[in-house]
Amino acid sequence: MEIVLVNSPLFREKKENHDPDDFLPPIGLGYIATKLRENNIDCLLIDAVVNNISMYNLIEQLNSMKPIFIGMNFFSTNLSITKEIVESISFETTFIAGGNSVQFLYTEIFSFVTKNKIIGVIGDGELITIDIVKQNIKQSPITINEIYTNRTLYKVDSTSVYFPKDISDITLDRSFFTNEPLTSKINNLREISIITSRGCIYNCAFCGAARKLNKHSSVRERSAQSIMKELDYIEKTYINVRSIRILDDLFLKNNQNIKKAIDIFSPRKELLWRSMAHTMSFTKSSQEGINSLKKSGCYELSIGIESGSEKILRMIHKPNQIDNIKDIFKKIFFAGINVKGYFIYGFPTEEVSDANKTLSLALELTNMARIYGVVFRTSVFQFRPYHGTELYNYLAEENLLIKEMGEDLFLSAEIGRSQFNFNAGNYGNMSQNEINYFIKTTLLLNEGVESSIFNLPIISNLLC
Ligand code: B12
Ligand code: SF4
Repeated sequence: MEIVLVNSPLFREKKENHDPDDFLPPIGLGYIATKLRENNIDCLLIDAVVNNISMYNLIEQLNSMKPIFIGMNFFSTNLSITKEIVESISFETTFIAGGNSVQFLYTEIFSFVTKNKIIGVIGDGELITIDIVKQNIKQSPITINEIYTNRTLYKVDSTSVYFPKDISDITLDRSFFTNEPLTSKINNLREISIITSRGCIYNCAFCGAARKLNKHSSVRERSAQSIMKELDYIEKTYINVRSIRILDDLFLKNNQNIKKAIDIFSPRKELLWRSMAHTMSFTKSSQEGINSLKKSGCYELSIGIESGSEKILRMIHKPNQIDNIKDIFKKIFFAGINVKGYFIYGFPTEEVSDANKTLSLALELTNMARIYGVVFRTSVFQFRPYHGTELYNYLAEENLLIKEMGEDLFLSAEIGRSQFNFNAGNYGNMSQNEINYFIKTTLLLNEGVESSIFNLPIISNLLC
C-alpha cells in the first residue's frame, strides 16, 4: 500500500453505543483520496471516527499494513492521541500531517518522538499529496526552525502551484466513505453531505476557520453548475436520498449566496437541504427572500448564536444586537424553517449573568419557534481554546492556558454525545458546576424541559 489516509480517532478507546449515523464523512480526506486514485496511486482511507476504531487498533492496523506514507488530520482535541499514534508506529514510513490546524500545531507535531519523516501541509491537500507520494514536489518547503530534523513544511497558499484556485472541477469519489447515506436523526431522511465552498468571511475569535487566520488561501465557491452536477450524480446514485447537508464553514454568507442556493435547489422537488448560516447572512434579506429559501427545500439552518450577552458577542466578534438576532429568527421561523442554534458557555470573562442571558435567549427562541410551528434545537459546548485562534493566542500571551484538551467525561456521562464534549479547563468567571448546569439546561430545552429555567434566580440550588 502506497498511502493510507486516516481520519484520526477522537478517543483512545472504542465508544460503547456507537452509531455511525452520528458521524459525518471526512470530505477533505475524500478529496485527497480521489485525486490519488485518479493518479493511479494505491490509497486506502481509514475513518477511525465513523468506524469506532480505537487508537490501539488503528496502530495495529497501520503496523500490519506498513504503508509507505500515512496521511492524517490533526485537531486540537486529539493532539495527544495523534502523538501516540505517530510515536507508536514501529516501521519505516513518512507521515503527512494535514488539516486546518496544522498551521498552528506543526511545532508540536514536529516534536513528536519518531525517527520517521514528518511532512506538514498547511492548506489544501489534494494536489500536493500526489507529488509528495511521487516524491516529485515542485515547490520549496518553508523555512522552519533547524532543531527539527527529518521534518518538512509546505504551505499551499494562493501562490502555490498546488493551490486549487477553482474548486468547481475537483471530483469526489464517495466510495471511500463507509457510512453513506446517513439517516438523519431529526427526520429519518436519508442524507448525503457535500462541500460547496472553502473558507469563511467572518472572524469569530474562537474559530480556526476565521478569515484572518486563513489569509493564505482565498474564500472559494464552486459554480452553481458544478454543485448541480454533483446533486444530479447523488440523485441518480443514491435513489433513496431525500436530504442534502451542506458542510461548508458557512454556506449562506449573504443575499447573493441565498439567491444562488434558491436557484440550485428549487428545481429539485424531491430534495430537502440544510446548511450553516450566520445571523448576518440575512441582514439584507426580505421575508419573501427567506420564504423562497424554504420553498427551495431548506428545512433547517444551523446558526452559531454562541451567546445571549452582547458583551460576549462583541468580544468574540459577532457584534449583533440581541434584538436584531430575534428579528432575523422571527423571519426564518415565519418562513417555516427550523433552526439548530449553537451556543457556547464559559468564554473568558463570562459571568453567570452573561450565561443567564444566553439561556434566556435559547428559551425565548424555543418558545418563538413553537408559536410559528417550527423546531428550534440547541447544540451546546463549553468554550475550549483551539490552537491559533484569537482567544487561544490571548490566553497563551497572558499565560492563562489551563490544560491540554481531553474528553469531558462528566458531560459525556451526563448528556451523552461524547464526540462533542472536550474540556481544556474553565476559562469563564463562573464555576465548572455552573457551566455544566447551563450546558445541561440549554440542551434540555430540546426535550421540552423548561421547569428548571423558571428558577433562574436561584440557580445555585440547582447545580449538580
Ligand atoms: C465540516 C467540518 C467538520 C465535519 C467533518 C470533519 C472532517 N473530518 O472532515 C465534522 C462535523 C464531522 C467535524 C468534526 C470535527 N471538527 Co470540524 N470542521 C469542519 C469545518 C467547518 C469544515 C471542514 C471542511 O470540510 N472543509 C472543506 C474541506 C475540503 O477541507 P478540509 O476538511 O479542511 O480538508 C482540506 C485541507 O484541510 C487539507 N487536509 C485535511 N486533512 C488532511 C490530511 C492530509 C494528510 C493532508 C495532506 C491535507 C489535509 O486538504 C483537504 C482538501 O483540500 C472546519 C472549518 C475549516 N475551515 O476547516 C471545522 C474544523 C476543522 N473542525 C474542527 C474541530 C475541532 C472538529 C472536531 C475535533 C470537533 C469536536 N468533535 O470536538 C471534530 C473532529 C472529528 C474528526 N476527526 O473528523 C476545528 C479544528 C480546530 C482545531 N484546532 O482542532 C475547525 C477548524 C473548526 C473550528 N471550530 O475551529 N468537523
Ligand atoms: S462564522 Fe462560523 S465558520 Fe465563520 S469564523 Fe465564525 S464560527 Fe468560524
